[in-house]
Amino acid sequence: MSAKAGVAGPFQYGHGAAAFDADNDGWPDLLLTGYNRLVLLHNEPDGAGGRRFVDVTAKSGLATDNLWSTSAGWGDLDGDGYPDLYVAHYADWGFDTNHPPFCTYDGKTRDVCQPRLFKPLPHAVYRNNRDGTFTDITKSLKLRTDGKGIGVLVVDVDGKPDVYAANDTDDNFLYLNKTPPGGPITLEEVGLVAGVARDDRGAANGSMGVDAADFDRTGRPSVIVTNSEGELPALYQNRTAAGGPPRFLYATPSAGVAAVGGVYVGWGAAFADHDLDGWEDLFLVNGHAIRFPSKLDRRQKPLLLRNDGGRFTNITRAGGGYFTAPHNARGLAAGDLDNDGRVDLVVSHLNEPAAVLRNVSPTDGRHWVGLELVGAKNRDVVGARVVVESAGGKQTRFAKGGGSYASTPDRRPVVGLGGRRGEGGHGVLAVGEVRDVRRGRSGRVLAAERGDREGGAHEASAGWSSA
Ligand SMILES: [Ca+2]
Ligand SMILES: [Ca+2]
Ligand SMILES: [Ca+2]
Ligand SMILES: [Ca+2]
Repeated sequence: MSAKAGVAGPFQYGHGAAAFDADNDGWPDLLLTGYNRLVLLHNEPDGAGGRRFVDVTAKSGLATDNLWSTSAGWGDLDGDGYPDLYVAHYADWGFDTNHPPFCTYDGKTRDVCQPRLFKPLPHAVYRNNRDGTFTDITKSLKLRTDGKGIGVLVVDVDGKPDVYAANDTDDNFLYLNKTPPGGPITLEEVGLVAGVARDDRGAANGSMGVDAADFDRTGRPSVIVTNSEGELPALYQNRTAAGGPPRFLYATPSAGVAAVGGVYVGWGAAFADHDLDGWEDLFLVNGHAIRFPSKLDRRQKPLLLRNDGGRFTNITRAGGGYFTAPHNARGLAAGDLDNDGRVDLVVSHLNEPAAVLRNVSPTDGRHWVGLELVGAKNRDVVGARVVVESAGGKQTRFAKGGGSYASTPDRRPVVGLGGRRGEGGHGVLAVGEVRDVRRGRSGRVLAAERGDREGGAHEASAGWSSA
């Protein structure tokens, strides 16, 4: 199937895939990151009634990106309706230019060199020209150049789609989108002052994957970042005051995440409400980056953390067979593969087939609603927020571009509403306040039952839900 679909390659020494609609034609395209080359695959008819991907890198303007790229995030940064691109670049390693001959962790066994031996590469921003091509505008942005980038997430932090980049052993970046109406893309880096650059000891962590969610149901996006051995996953809780600048608290200890211990080298990360109780749970995948770790197995177990009212409990052991064995995991994408309202997981590994984990969690018949967000005029909805109101209260979901590590999750939010089947009052009261932050417009969308189309929707175009 891969060859027939045009995705078999080989294109480059690949790392990640970002699935987004680069040309706004309604069909998701595929950007492949990797060593010294980006690849853009356009989704088009195959002439036989199906679809295929065609390599359009050369004419897309992205062929000039010859650095080592890891993850990419997308979102309409300048509000013209077309998704722009943020590409994280990693480090200046090369066989010819910078290849330390011998690295070891036990004094004798040759191993992968540690990241601090390498200089970071500058990240890149590409403006979408609305004709299938992109222009590299990095030089005009004066980005920071001191981050070995691994994870990227575009999400609305303070009113427009903003960019968070997780960097290995360097400060993580938070670029607030300060683009003036009709003006050029303008980004302002505020990671340190906002509290999302380092851990609670002021140390830059070996950061990899990233996701964001309203885990504490305050309506604001908080950020999870997976980190290296000897560190903890960083949960940055959004404590922004009304009308104030973005401020985050390192909440790893207070929210219970610290209990997992500092043994993991974490990669993919995903918030999802696995049991539909209205609180978004957390799934993290792990695996050591070096070949011969001295203290630990190279393979590590994943982590499943249940969100109990804004505090996390480690329930990994109850997760099923996959969770009881160690893996050398990297990519992670969450999505409701079978449309039953329970968010499933796909994990990629080193030297092990990918795993598809169907969510069969007991949900006690709790109600849920799934939403597919489509712009009224423009299809890119990254940066939009959805507030779903039910008897259990309000919940907020964020339309995100990128996230996890080098993977692209299902963009359709599934919202658990609590309550049990047969109990009244637990349906959706309103899928309201669907806010298109790019155009500063609000809409209110009435409740949807299965198969309903919400007439008059500004953004939510289709919903599916529990009976
Ligand atoms: Ca497309
Ligand atoms: Ca744009
Ligand atoms: Ca939950
Ligand atoms: Ca499912």
